[in-house]
Amino acid sequence: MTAVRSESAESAETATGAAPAPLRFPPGFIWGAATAAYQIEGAAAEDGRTPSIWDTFSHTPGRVLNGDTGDIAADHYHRFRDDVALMSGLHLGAYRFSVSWSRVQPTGRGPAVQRGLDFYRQLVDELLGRGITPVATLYHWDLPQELENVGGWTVRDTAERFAEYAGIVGGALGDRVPYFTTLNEPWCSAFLGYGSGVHAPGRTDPEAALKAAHHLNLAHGRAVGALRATLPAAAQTSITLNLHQIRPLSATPADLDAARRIDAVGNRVFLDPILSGNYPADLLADTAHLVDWEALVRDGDLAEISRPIDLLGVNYYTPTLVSDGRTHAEGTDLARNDGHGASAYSPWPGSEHVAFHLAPGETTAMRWSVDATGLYDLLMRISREHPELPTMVTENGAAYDDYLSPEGAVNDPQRIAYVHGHLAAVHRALADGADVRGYFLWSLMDNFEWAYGYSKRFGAVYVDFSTQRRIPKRSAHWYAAVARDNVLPDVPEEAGTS
Ligand code: IFM
Repeated sequence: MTAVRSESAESAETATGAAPAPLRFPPGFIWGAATAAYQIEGAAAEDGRTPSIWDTFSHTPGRVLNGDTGDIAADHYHRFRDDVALMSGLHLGAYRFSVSWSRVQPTGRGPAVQRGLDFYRQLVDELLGRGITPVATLYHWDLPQELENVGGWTVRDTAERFAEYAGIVGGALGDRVPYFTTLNEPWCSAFLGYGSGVHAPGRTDPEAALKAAHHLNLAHGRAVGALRATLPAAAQTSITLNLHQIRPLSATPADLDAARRIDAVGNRVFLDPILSGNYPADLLADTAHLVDWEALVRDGDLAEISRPIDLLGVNYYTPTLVSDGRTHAEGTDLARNDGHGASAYSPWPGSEHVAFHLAPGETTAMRWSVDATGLYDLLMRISREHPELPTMVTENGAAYDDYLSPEGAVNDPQRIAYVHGHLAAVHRALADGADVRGYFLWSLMDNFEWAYGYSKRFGAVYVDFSTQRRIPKRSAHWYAAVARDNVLPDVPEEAGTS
């Protein structure tokens, strides 16, 4: 890996009066943007696609703000060629997209629908034709509803079905897609989907959430096996985790224990089985009253789950500030403070007493605090604990209340500052030895933000959902210049234009 200069050297320059230097990234560093199928594709009932759990959930009154659904979303299914041209104009080197399982295998089992696969084949061809590297995620939360009807992620068979689907997609795209990610943020699938119920399928059962977590781990491991059987040797396999950078509110034993617990059920529930082949003993103890782990984890499961991967995807937005809610009067309202949406049910099985706090300072439109040191800390943690495993920032970005000016422009300096700060953190991690291979902005364009519908805009490109017109925001032009030059300007305001 090419060495990059440490920020401390640069701040020393500043201290001696010399101009601060822009931050140069290593040659070959991947600059991309990310999306997910249900959030942008639309065409919900076209070409054989059947409902996923998110179709059902979004069509259930009261589940999604304003009754929004992904039926049309950003209509990317029909506009992908223009969207790829847009990416090319923004100098993106890579594009991370997800495949809709129910477009490819409408019942979640059996033979593939060719029209569904053709959409992704054409998308990949279009990307490659413009020199953009495709990065495919197999599962970004949209389980075929038919599989949910027979138990969803709470049953083992879903892991088997996922491996079959992975083999189909690997066989269809593997010759042209160099990076495959099995699951995106399985924590959300398990604990928001089956624990707090703020995501599809909207169940609120801690036992089901823990079972789902194990079956998602198993699905990942089996899918890696299925992909390896179809992919060329050079193709890379990975999983993307939304790792929580957990900070205790104080150094009291109770708050430190709260942080340990959330690390167990927020991070190590995936990291440890996938990367080390075991479940953390403290997680098993914290949740022993909720699930029978011995019955759940069968012989051979951990060996399958820990099949080697080539890369770990890290999604990071905001740090997680916790305390023992029994010892702090404020902050015990889990539903409002853990940043994952309002529910009377906790997405933290076995640790329901932990309270979540908003750090003082700036927040985004999601009410997530802005703190780039969390990204640095996470990348350094993985680098320390798994020095042989490269990472990729597969999502990072911010929602702000963007609006289109009468002149037809979207000026979003806060997003530029947010991304600037986080890219500086990535650069610092590189300088300190972390093997970070790339950065994907979330998101390429405004989209369906799950339970918040279209009310939150994460895109670098503004989407006018009434006309489907795309308008690159100022941050898109700024990011394009960074991607083109492989250099982060020293201050965010000095944004280049593409
Ligand atoms: O929009 C989501 C994405 O689907 C998964 N990661 C977090 C993003 C912002 O909430």
